Amino acid sequence: MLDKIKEFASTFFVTGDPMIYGADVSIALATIGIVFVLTYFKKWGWLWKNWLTTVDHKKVGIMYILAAILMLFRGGVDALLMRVQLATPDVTLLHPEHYNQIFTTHGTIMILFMAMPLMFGLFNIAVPLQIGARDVAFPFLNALSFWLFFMGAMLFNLSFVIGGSPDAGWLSYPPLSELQFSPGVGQNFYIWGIQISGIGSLATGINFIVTIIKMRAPGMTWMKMPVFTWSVFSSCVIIIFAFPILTVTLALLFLDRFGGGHFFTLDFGGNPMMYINLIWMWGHPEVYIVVLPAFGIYSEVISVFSKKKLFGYKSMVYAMFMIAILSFFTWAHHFFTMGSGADVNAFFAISTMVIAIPTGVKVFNWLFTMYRGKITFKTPMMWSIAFIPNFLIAGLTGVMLSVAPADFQFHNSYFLIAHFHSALIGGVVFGYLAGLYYWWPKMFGFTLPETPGKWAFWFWNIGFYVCFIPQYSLGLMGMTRRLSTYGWDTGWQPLNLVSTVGAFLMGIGFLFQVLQILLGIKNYRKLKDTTGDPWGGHTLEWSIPSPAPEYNFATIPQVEERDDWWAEKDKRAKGIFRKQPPIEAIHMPKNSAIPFIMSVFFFIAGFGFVFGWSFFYIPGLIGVAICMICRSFFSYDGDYYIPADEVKRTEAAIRGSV
Ligand code: HEM
Ligand SMILES: [Cu+2]
Repeated sequence: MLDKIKEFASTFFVTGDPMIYGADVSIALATIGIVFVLTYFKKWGWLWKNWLTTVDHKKVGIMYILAAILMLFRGGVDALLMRVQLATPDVTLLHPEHYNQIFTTHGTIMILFMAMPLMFGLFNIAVPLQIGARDVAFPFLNALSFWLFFMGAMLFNLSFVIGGSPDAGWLSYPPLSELQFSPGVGQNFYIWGIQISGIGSLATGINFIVTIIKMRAPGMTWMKMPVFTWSVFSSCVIIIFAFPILTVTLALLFLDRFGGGHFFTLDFGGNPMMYINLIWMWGHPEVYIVVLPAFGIYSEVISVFSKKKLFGYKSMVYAMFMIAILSFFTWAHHFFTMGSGADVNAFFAISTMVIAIPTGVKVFNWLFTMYRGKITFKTPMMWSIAFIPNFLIAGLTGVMLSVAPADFQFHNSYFLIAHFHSALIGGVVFGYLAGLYYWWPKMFGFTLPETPGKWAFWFWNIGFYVCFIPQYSLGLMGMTRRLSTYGWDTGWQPLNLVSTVGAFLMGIGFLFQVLQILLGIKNYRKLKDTTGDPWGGHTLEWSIPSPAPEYNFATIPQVEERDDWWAEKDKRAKGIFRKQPPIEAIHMPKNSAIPFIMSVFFFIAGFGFVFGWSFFYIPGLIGVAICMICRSFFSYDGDYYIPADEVKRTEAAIRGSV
């Protein structure tokens, strides 16, 4: 009996590695710490009422952002471990299997559990406010999306200490990810972690499309919509077409592993190439899902901090939509070398190159927006300007990669690693950081201190070039990706060392950002944004106080112009005031515990499927079903009204007058 328990424990808990013991200890300590603090300060009720059951888009947004920053830390530590291992030949910090796990979890976490939620956080913070709405179209669904993402991410991360991490790469290609070659549970964690959070992402896509179509303030026609909202709209259009492909692909892979299916095995009629096609039909558009909103942020920030209207608004909108559509016609550029033949390769090479055209249009629009503008170099603007040369490099190397015959050389080399990190860091992460700085005062009511922010900026930026430029050369020198170590005879050592130094500079940049937030919280009284409009904004979110009251707008604005709030300020300066409609009672959704509880059941079901334990997944699935039934048939009491008097009092208190 004892032997059996011991045997079970040794496969269930991952042991034998000091890093994992360290993780065990820190998880235990953090849990005890959180429980202690919440109990000591009697904050359980507050946590439940204000956060776990909230359906307020602003709070959901903040939770997304917090979780994403934590995941950036986890993914960043993975990245630094890999870079330490590769700094010089024959380092034995990570054995090859562990290295495989780390590049897999790093890639998966960075894209699905860092970039996506950070993006959703910004959607939640900004979109309803930009379009003059009181919330998203489906606030309950929005909370559910968040908790599904959160539980999916937790399930994925659990693999590190329980059962073992996935190690078949961030896209989990068969046959390696099939049961025969990955008999452990790591791949199951991968499937269920992504599956659960992916359902949430799809729901978010639908939610924001409906929000943008149906909830715009009166007068806001499509061509008067803020450009960030446009970028969110195009990104969500990609989500609703791409994410179902991911869901089905993972489900088929799960059937292969769990139910003895043969969709992607070579025997019994399956075909691994089918998987590669499917996963990239999601995977390539995914890149544009995360980059388009960053483009929206750059457009917003660059025009506000240049004190100019965005140059070529319409061409910007069309370019984004072109990119969204074209993104579905390029997936095969990820496997030019797999023998699809010259015609197929030519089609995908050309369609890939065509994307450079709308992207180029956008870059020129940004440059023309800055031209002769009165530029102020606040942190959001600095990240936006720094993005342009980065993205030029990413774009040019992207076109190089899209030349099919040349790709036979670049494929799976460090050249590719350098290219997509330029796009993902220089394009996506820089953009979201700019957005975070830009909307921070709207979220929390104070601006972040600029000096540590500028230090962070320079460390990140210089680190970025020092880390990734040498990798282009390493790729051309023959260094392949996913390599856990190499010999002295390769001659790759000096450039790798430089690259590792760069990675650490970025790590220091991140620490400065943590410091910046801490200093901001410490001095928040001094940094308080009393105007509600600290940057001289153009769009509606800046017309209300910071942080926004729970109902956002006391009266729904009537939109007349594209940059409505900017135009409004002009008129007010001339002494022309719009007549404000009277304040009325405001209809609001009530908190609900169902999204949280239902996601916990999803987690339990997912955990059961990972280990194939029916005594987990059956109760888990039953719990999910009960939550759905409760929501559908028994929760009628889902809303309430804030009385007009209370709205007036709140407005008077935050504005100093009505
Ligand atoms: C913060 C600085 C970062 C550093 C130093 C870094 C470093 C690395 C390294 C060393 C690898 C493994 C390369 C290999 O051996 O194949 C890698 C892979 C990868 N990284 Fe990063 N990374 C960083 C940020 C990011 C970000 C922000 C994203 C996405 C938003 C990202 C996405 C990926 C992906 C998708 C892979 C491929 C994983 C695979 O091969 O399965 N990385 N990164
Ligand atoms: Cu692609």
